[in-house]
Amino acid sequence: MTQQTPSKAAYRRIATEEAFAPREMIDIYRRMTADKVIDDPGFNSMWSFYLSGSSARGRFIIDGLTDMEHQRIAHMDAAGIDMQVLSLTSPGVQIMDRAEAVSFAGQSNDWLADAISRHPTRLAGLAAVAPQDPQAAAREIQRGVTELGLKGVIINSHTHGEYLSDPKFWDIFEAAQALDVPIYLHPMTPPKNMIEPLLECGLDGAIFGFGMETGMHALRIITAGVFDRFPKLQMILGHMGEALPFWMFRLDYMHAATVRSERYDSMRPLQRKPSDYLKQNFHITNSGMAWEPAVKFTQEQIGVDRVMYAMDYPYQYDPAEVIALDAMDISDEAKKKFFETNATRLFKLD
Ligand code: 1DF
Ligand code: MN
Repeated sequence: MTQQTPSKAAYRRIATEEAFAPREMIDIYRRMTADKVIDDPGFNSMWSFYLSGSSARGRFIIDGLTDMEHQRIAHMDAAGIDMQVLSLTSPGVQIMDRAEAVSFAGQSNDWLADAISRHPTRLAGLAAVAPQDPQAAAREIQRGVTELGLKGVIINSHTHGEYLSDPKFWDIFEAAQALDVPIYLHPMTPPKNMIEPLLECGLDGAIFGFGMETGMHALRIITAGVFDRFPKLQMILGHMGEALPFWMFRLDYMHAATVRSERYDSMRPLQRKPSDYLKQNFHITNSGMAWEPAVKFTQEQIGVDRVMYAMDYPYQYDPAEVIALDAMDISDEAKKKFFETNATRLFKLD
C-alpha cells in the first residue's frame, strides 16, 4: 500500500492531542497489570492487552509512545504535521498511588521537557500532574509552566473513580487559571463502578466508553460551578468535544428544568447555561474524528476560534485523515485557525 503524504499548506499543522510515555512508565504499567495491584478492570484490560505485544496495533502503539526521536519525527513528516503538542498517555500517573504519582509526574515532565529541548520547533507539551495530591499538582503546574516551558496541563479524566467536580481538587483549577494555561481533559477507561456493561461487549475504550466517561466528567465540572468560581479557566476536550456540542440543546433545557425542580442538592443554579460554558470555557479538538460534518457543526456551534486539529498519535496515525481535513469545504481563514492559529494562541506557542 502506498501512503500519500499531505502537501505543503498555507498553514502549519499543529496536532494537539499527541501521546507519549517514558519507558519507565511502561515498566510500571507492566508490573501493575501483571500483579493487578489496582482494582481497575478498564486499566488492567487495556494495558495488559497493549503490553502483551500480541497485536501489530499494540506493538505500533508502544513503539510510538516511547520514541521521541527519529520515528516520531519521521511519522510527523510523513503525515505533514509541523508540531505535536504532547501529553503523557492515559491514565498517566493517575492510576498510581499518591506518592508514586507525585514523584513520577515530576520525572515525566522533566523527561518531556528534555525531549522538547532537542526538537523545539517540532514538539511542545503539557504538564502531567497527580490529582491524588491537589496541592502538589498545583505546584507542579507552576513548575511545569514557568520552569520547564510546558504549555498547559493534561488530566486523564478520573483519578481512581474521583472527579474534579469535587472542590478538594480545585487548587488545580486555581493554578491553571492564575498561570493562564489550559487543562486538557483527556479520556481514561471508565472506573470500576461504571465499566461493566461496556467492558463485557468491548465498548469500554476509545470506541465509546472513553467519550461517555469524559463527557460526563466535563459535565460534572460544569454543573458543579467550577467556571462560576474560575470564569477565565479554559479546558480542552478531544474527540469533537466528546459529543457534548451535539447535546447542548437538551443539556440546557434539562439543566434548567432539573434546577427548578430542586430534585438534587448537587444540581444548583449556575450563572450561565451549560452550553455557555462549552462556548466560553472550552476548546475542542477533532482527535479521532477526521470528519468534516462534525468539524463544521462544532465550528458553527462552539465557534471557529475554539476548534483545533488533533491526530491522536500513535493511537490513530493516518496521513489520509490529514489529506481529508485539508480538503474540507471551509474558508481558508477557518482552516488556518483549525490547523494552526487557535493552537498557537491557546498554548502560546511561538
Ligand atoms: C486509545 C485511544 C488509547 C486514545 C488512548 O490512550 C487514547 C485506544 C491510552 O485506542 O486504546 O488516548 N484516544 O484518545 O483516542
Ligand atoms: Mn488520546
